Amino acid sequence: MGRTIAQKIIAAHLVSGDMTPGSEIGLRIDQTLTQDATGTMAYLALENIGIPRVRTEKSLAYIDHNTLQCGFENADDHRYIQSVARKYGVYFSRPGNGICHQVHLERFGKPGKTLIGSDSHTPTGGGIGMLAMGAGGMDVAVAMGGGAYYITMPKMYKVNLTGKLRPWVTAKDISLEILRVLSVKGGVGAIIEWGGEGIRTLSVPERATITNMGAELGATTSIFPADEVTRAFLKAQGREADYTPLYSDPDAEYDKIIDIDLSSLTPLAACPHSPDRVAEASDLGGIPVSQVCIGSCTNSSLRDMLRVAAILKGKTIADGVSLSISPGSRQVLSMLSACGALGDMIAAGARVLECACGPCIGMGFSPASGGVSVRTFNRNFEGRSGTRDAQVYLASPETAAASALTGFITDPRTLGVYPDIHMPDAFFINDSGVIPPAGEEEARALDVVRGPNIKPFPKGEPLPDTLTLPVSLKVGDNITTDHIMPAGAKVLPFRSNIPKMSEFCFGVCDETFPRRAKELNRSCVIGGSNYGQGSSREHAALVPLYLGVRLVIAKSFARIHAANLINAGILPMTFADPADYDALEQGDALRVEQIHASLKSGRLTAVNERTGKTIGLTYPLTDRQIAILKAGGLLNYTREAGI
Ligand code: MIC
Ligand code: SF4
Repeated sequence: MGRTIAQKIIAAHLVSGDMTPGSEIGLRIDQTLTQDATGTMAYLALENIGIPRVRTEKSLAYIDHNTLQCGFENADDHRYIQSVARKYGVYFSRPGNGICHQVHLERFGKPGKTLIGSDSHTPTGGGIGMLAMGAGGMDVAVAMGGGAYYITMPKMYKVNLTGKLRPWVTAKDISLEILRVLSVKGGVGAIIEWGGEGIRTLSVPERATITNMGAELGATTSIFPADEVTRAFLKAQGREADYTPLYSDPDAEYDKIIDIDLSSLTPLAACPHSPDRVAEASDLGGIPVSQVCIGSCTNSSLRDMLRVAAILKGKTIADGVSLSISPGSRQVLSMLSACGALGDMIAAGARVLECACGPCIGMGFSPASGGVSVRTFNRNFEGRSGTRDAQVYLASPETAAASALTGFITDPRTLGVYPDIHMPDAFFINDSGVIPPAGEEEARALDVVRGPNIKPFPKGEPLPDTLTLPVSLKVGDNITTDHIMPAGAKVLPFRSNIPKMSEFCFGVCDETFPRRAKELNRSCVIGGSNYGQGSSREHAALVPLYLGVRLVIAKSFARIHAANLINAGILPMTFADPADYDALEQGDALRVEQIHASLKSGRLTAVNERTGKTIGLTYPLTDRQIAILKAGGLLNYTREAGI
């Protein structure tokens, strides 16, 4: 039988397991990336593992999230990451050099390679045919140390594109269309391959917009073939030598095939508060907008920015709108500046921000109370913007720019002729924003610099055989990691300080949770379906661990979060009968016995001590995961078992 693109890359990197969907496989990882908000934990873990140098082909540490420096904390974290990177053999992309996924795509990604990153949008690399996956920081640390990355062998989905996008309709609209079709849960357990004759009309940055937002489908990753379009992009980046063609076999088999006719698509927008609440931009026309934000790893390429500049050129944004533009990388910003497009943006009234995540992660630019913000980003979860009652819509750069001009959500087709842009044959290349590591000899003598905000890792405990745990919190479906461990300018500076961070845990759902959990000492949390969707932040596991959470029972889990819980030594379980969810209340106490003997079968029984009711629990844990839980988390396990 023929193979899909992902199956070919997996087969070439398989170090354990077999490629039957649903079973655990271990993969050799060629490249890793971290960003600063998850990076400190990843490098603390790397130091803990105790290997002197990274063993990957290339590892990078990007600084792009925590770039507001309102106190010493973020600058301390940057200094720590720079010093640890230099010592351990990691390239350091300094603040201002750009958003990790954009820079990685431009300068480092290679077709056919494996990449894991401590950021859920790492699949952006699938736009040039990499097998690129988001992971928790501890998993990235192990991969940096030369260890395998373990995933459940995914199913294979294919999206077949036919036709060609009409003017004003974009790759973002394709991403929103697939979210409309599949929902935020529709990609769980699958890799999505994009193919069909329609992909030939999509440039690499457009493909990367699509693979980036595949994270919102819950997919393990998304991938495009490496074809002549990929070669042209790499050539324009001065990296033609990194090109290898990569296609699926004609007789490859897929578990699901979805057809999309590009010529039938229209400008779309995702309504508050979920990326899959998709509507036609034209149907949202009456909604007044107070803020427009253009940028993020989804839509900050040169192509996107040139298009925005062309739309804004010679015009002024509406009086009631504040418009932010964050180019994705220093390369993009310098090219915008050289061709005059930056001037057009500024003249139209844009507030140009540095090349970083910025408003996407609530680092400034929080909307006014109840304000409507149109953003070209990938997530519009409640509270993520930093304003709890803000109404965030996700849309293409074209729709966002049109809305900035009119002051209402606007179907950009109403602007008339689609402006032409000229894409250069060669990008500006200046890698001085990436600082290479020290040589091995010099590295040995280097010290790692730690500031007072950098607190040690919370300690995982070996899983006991019996747990009696009060329910400290019960939440509903689609709880995101932004609910569990909010981000934003007020909280992100404490990403290296778990005790301080714990004060904000579940703040969006219930501000009393941290105090209650601490008072209970040990407890469990009950969730609905797709628990932990969204970001890869392992803080959403480490902070509950610090607050005494030992068990999370949900209807289902998002992939990266379930792995992070296990890595932290917290037991994830699902309800054998989802109806049992309804019978549980906050304040109930659950007793689970004979855990060790039962884990292998994947089935446990809990007794609700208030009602006496028995609840069946299930979760397919592998032997490796059971060993991790018994050791009290991945770090303890790795120290005992080695890489
Ligand atoms: C996000 O978009 O939510 C983030 C911030 O990039 C996260 C990582 C983090 O929480 O630091 C992600 O996507 O994994
Ligand atoms: Fe940064 Fe936003 Fe992309 Fe996350 S989604 S990496 S916060 S730009």
